[in-house]
This record gives sequence, structure tokens and C-alpha cells, in this order.
Amino acid sequence: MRVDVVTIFPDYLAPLGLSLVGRARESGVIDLRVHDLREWATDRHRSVDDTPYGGGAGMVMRPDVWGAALDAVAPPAVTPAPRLVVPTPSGRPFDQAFARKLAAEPWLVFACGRYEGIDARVVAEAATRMPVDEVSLGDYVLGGGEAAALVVLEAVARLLPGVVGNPESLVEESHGADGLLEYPVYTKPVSWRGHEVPDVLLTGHHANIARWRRDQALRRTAERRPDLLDRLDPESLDAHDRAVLADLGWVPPAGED
Ligand code: JD8
Repeated sequence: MRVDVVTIFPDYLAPLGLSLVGRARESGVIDLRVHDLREWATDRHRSVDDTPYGGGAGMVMRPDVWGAALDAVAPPAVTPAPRLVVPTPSGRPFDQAFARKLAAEPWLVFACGRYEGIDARVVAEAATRMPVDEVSLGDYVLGGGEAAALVVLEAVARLLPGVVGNPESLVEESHGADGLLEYPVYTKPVSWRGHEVPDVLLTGHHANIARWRRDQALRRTAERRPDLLDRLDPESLDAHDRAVLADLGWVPPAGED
């Protein structure tokens, strides 16, 4: 997968040289290129922003600079075009399904804004020649799009073949295929500061351990994210699951029981 990131803070993306994404780059799974937007500024102050039309506080990022940058990074003549990912507080909430979708793409370009945001015509113009996703990390306000690019890229990179050591671990995690939060995990020592590891995990009885872990995942999800339960495929819940959830007070959405 090729990934281009355009930003006025290239150093902000340095963590992409570490750990999981770093390994993906070394192994060639990801071809990551970080670009400084100011490279396409035209005035001697290399300015990339200007005052907002209609007034108001702050500054807006200029369309001419962004247009030149995106034309250079993804020349219109190059096909297939990349998928443009634009972090913004007004974007579609990022989630694992979104990560899976992006992981299937051969080429992603991230446009990281700052100030009050990027002139809206940049996305409108880009959408005439490439697919565009405006994405939000969540309902809080950051100072720019770089942190979102880091998060999205890590979530996507670990879904790429050969990046995560044991693909098995991708199956049983939160927001994974079963749509539940992950169960609690334990390792040595068996007793720590008076806290014991649950006995069932020491039995080697795989069926009982699997059942206990599923029950814990159901309990956590019911307690912390009941909204996820409502999105579950009813067929994915067996009678035991439903009994566990009923004990936790969960009532299936209308029309499902
Ligand atoms: C991109 C500029 C700052 C946002 C005025 C503060 C994502 N979940 C998220 N929260 N915030 C962002 C985000 C914030 C950004 C930019 C993403 C570009 N800003 C602006 C509007 C209010 N300042 C985000 N993903």
C-alpha cells in the first residue's frame, strides 16, 4: 500500500517510523511518503493560510496551495487515483469497519489540515477526480489532522497481510468480527498484590475457558457499550449468550426477540 501524508508539521508523523507501521515500512508492505505543504506555497513567507471569507476568528488553509500539493502528490494523469482521506471534526466517525475498508485500498493520501480547516473547495475539487473520505476520530476538537492520520494509519496498517505477527490476534479483539469488546487478559504471576488470576484460565479446559471469555466479553460490552449489542447480528448470539445478556438486563432491540 502506498500512503502519502501532506501536512505543515511533517515531524508530527515521525512516530510512523516506529513499531508496527515502522515494521510495515521496512518490510515494504507500506510505502509511506510525508510531504510538507509549504513546498507548494508561492510567496516568500511560504504562507498556506488566509483570513476567512465571511469573517470570524482564525485562519483558513488556502485552496491554491492545497490544490498544487495534491496535483503533485497525485497527478490527475495517474490512474487509478488514490483515495483521499481528510481528517475533520465534521467527518464520518472512524471505526474498525472504516479501517477494514481503507486497508483494501492500494493508495491513500491524507490531507492534514490546521487552523480553522481547509478551504471547502479543495475537497469538492478533489472529489471530481478521486474518492474522498472525510473522517473524524471522535466528538472532541483537536488542533489539526495529524493525530487522526497517525491513528487511522496504525489501525489500517495492522490489518495488512504480514504486519501483525499472529493474524489470529486480529480475530478475537474488540470491534473484531464478533462485534464485542475484548475479554480481560492475564499473565504471570498467578497471584499479584493479592489479586488472583481467574481459576478457569488455569484449568487448560479450552471449552470452559472459551465460554468464560465469551461471557466476560458479553458482560463488558453490556456494561460499557450496550450500543454495540444492539448492532450485533441476532444470529451471532446463542441461547447461553442471551441468558448472560438477560441477566445483565439487556433487552434485544424491538423485533429481534
Ligand atoms: C482536522 C484543523 C482544528 C477544527 C477549529 C480547532 C479529526 N476528531 C477530531 N477533532 N478535531 C479534529 C480535527 C481538527 C482540525 C483539523 C481534524 C484541521 N483542525 C480546527 C475546527 C475548529 N480548529 C478531528 N479527525
